[in-house]
Amino acid sequence: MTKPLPNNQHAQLEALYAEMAPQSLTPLWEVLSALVLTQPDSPARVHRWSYDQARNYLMRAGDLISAEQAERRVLILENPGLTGLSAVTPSLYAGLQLILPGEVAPCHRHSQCALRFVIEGEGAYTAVDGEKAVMRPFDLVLTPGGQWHDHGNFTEKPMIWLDGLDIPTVRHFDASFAEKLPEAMYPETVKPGDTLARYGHNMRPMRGGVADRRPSHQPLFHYPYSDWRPALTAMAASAEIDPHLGHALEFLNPADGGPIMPTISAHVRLIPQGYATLPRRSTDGTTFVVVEGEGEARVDGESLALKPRDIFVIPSWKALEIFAQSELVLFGFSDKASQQKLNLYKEQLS
Ligand code: GTQ
Repeated sequence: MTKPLPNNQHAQLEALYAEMAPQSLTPLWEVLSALVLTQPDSPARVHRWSYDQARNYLMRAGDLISAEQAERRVLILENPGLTGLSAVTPSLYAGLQLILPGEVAPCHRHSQCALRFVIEGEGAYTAVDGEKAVMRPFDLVLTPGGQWHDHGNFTEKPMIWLDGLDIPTVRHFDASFAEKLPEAMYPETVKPGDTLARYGHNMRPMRGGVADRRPSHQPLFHYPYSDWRPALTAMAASAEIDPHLGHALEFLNPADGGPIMPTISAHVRLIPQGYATLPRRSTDGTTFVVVEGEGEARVDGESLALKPRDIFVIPSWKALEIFAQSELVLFGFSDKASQQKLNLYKEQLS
């Protein structure tokens, strides 16, 4: 039997809260249902950034501050529901980075994992522990946590890419370390493409030498468009389409068949002209880049028009439908990698 409630319960409880507050004690029962939700209710919002508009601001920043001075000249794609948090979803960060001809973004390393998805320009590089990945449009390049990286552009044209990092995740765990190399560029250790040749073809070196230079748990850091795009085309030609995803391929870490990095998963998908995917929701809020084609993303009665190079974000547990007006190719990244390790990941198909 529960005890009868005291008279003026409310007033007495308020007095109790006021007394204990200075001791940093607060009542769970006032907040429990907001803490332990029956389903995700992300503070993040559905949002799209026009590439042309963002590029315009980025180029203006390029006139005002150098890559060297900025260390990283990046416009953060901050989710309008997460103001002040430098986050595109609660766990991940996205930004657009510009390297102008002749510039080097100086070498540093940090706990955070990063991916780069090239949007504009060709021939600039990201060097990871002294090995350059020469970047072409829609290449995916990784700089896993703890590895030295610098970016340089010795071409004639600006180079712009999307940065995806786990900055909010690392902040959540209070686990950030970073350091700068005294030199702008890490000494070149091996010729460009060396790791891609060794690990980028479902093979790995059998023994030793320079091949052991890369960390064995995460050797590969370059996934060129020239590899993934034909794979997607072939899949679209031969495989039955997934009604919720379209033709979708996830990028893998060849060392273990898992996601590309411990905290970030990435994939590409192709949706044929005229096709509309069925509603699908998942707990991994996802940031997308439109690689090719035009169409529409529909979420909760809201509709985003999609065109090449635009970037959009769909928060956790929002049912997404995609309509392809012309053959649509998307790149997406999310925290599915983290969530699966923590047994949190869920999706729902309808
Ligand atoms: O290129 O290392 O967008 O450290 C944010 C933090 C890029 C980078 C960002 C970074 C980098």
